[in-house]
Amino acid sequence: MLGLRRRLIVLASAWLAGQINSHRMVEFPPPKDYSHLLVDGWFHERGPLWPGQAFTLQVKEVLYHQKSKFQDVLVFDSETHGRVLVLDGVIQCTQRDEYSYQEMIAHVPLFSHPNPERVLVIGGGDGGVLREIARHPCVKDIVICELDEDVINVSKKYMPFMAKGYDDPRVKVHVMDGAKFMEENQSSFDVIITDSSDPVGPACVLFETPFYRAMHGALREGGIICTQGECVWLHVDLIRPLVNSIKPLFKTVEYAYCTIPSYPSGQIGFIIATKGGEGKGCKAPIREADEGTLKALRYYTPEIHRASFVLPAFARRAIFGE
Ligand code: SPD
Repeated sequence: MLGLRRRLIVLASAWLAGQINSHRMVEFPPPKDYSHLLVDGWFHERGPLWPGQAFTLQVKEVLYHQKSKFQDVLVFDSETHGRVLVLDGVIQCTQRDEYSYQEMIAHVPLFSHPNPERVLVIGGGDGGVLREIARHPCVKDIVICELDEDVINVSKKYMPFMAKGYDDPRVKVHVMDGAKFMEENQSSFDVIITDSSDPVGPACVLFETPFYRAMHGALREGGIICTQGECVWLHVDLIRPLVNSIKPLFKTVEYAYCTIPSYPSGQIGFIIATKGGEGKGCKAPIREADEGTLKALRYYTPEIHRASFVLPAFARRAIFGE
């Protein structure tokens, strides 16, 4: 058994190293090795959240492969999908289709809010979501909390088409735990976007009710959250209990999705919830995008916004029991 003094020293060092937050003790084990996913010039995405299936991309050149304090970070040029960012063996973005996810996770909540002025991004270190938020002139402050500084730096070096989001003068970067930041910034944001990796290891806490309670606390009245909500083809057993557990917290809780070939099963969803307000939810845009913005976007349109909430029967039944 550890003596009291030793235990206090261990706790204090963990706190100083940023490995504990007051929400829940989070310990980060040393990053695993994912070199086995690169075989004979191909990258194979295999993972516990999509058992028995894999997505493979032909590699042209590996540009970066290092372990950060938290995870394995890989960047490669592919033969067909442009530049690819992979964290802990899971594809986060490919140059070919990243805009689908980044545009939808940003513009669906932003065009559903009458006047979003302060926006918080949790995760999203590659900068793609920042790039999309910056298209809204009414937004005055864009705050990002990313835990892994290496993801920011690697993206700035290798993924400039996304990391250009950092160039906007309204962006303020905090390298820290998002839950802790929200605890210190109550009732502060009109929109909170959680652009997380999948619920394996450290990201698990981002898919649990206490994290949603923290987001609710950091929202202003009438505010909206939009979070990475996994895939209806693979994860309804994760989505349904999460949606049910946050219904008592928020005025409305909805689910939308987009198609994206390089994510498991070609699709990813978003949990979108509102705090207070009239209870109309986010199924239709309530602000009009100017013509220049609409021309610059490659996936989001007002029609796609509405359509993204229309779920296949099996998914609607499984998630909402309707
Ligand atoms: N299965 C991968 C899900 C990754 C979601 N986050 C992507 C980060 C893009 N900014």
